[in-house]
Amino acid sequence: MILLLSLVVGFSAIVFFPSFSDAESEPKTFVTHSGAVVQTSGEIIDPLYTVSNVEFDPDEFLRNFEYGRVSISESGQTIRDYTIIAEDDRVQEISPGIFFNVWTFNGTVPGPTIRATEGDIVRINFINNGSKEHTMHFHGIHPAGMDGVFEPVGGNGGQFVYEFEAGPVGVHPYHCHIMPLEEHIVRGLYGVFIVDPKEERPPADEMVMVLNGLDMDFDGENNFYAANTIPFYYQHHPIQINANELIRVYVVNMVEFDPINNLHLHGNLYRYNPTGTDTDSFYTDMITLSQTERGIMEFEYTYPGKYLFHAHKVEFSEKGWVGIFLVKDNSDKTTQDAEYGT
Ligand SMILES: [Cu+2]
Repeated sequence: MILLLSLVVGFSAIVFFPSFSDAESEPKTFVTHSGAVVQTSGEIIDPLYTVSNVEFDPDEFLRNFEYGRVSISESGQTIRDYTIIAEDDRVQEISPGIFFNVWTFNGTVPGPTIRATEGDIVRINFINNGSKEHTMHFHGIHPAGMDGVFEPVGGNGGQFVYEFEAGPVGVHPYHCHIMPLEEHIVRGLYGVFIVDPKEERPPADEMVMVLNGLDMDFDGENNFYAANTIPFYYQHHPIQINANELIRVYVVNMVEFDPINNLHLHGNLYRYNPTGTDTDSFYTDMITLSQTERGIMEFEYTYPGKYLFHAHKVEFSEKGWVGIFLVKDNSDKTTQDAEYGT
């Protein structure tokens, strides 16, 4: 089995050698072992769902924010209730022909992006339907008993309610904190927690990028890298944005094993606010992130066209961590802006 896997991985390294040309091979549609119908060009999984929660769609994940079930406490505080279910028996096709036993929060890697406003009560009904102990450890400020470290939640239906005030403002990771931690993380038990300021940030086209790596052969080194799990996905499915529109990316590095990751944007620079906790930012086209380092990128494109974003650690980009922004000519908005003199 290990031999077979290494053959597959070795073969895929040839297949996945990135090409930045427009030419793509003819897509083929097939049914995976898990019952999902997918389309692949041989380089990239392109999900066409028949089973809604089996596979993972990076397009859907990119701009999806979970605000929870909202109620108001007697004291007037907003309460956001979430149900998060951990599992560790799913097998997901990460790339064509490459299957991986993912451990998931609510069925996907990364888990859902949990979003609240500073001061809201976040209440998470955590259910562990896996076979091993798992927890949810949030980065941020909360009581010790809500830290998801010393309160392991048993498998086969174990439950725990995490409850804390959302804070501080920023973008934070959450992840399982059971040992061996690197296995619980590299298998996929992580996600993003956004805490919005009470005074809203300026309107923007917002998206989440979780930088992750996949160790397919369990040798402590990643074989694939990605923004949002599927290698090369946004290269083949460029993220469409408008020229002259503010883009805000919440970026979180969850790559295990490698000490650093980084992010370079082409044809532009961005304002980067580390951890999203402050209004201060610096202006760059390149950030370097260790594991769980994260922040908020903001930028606008002036010129339409295709622009790469990728790890400038070339090994990572050649193994999948590369994507494209397709900047559309937003001339209507430009005209409107001109009319209003903004
Ligand atoms: Cu775990």
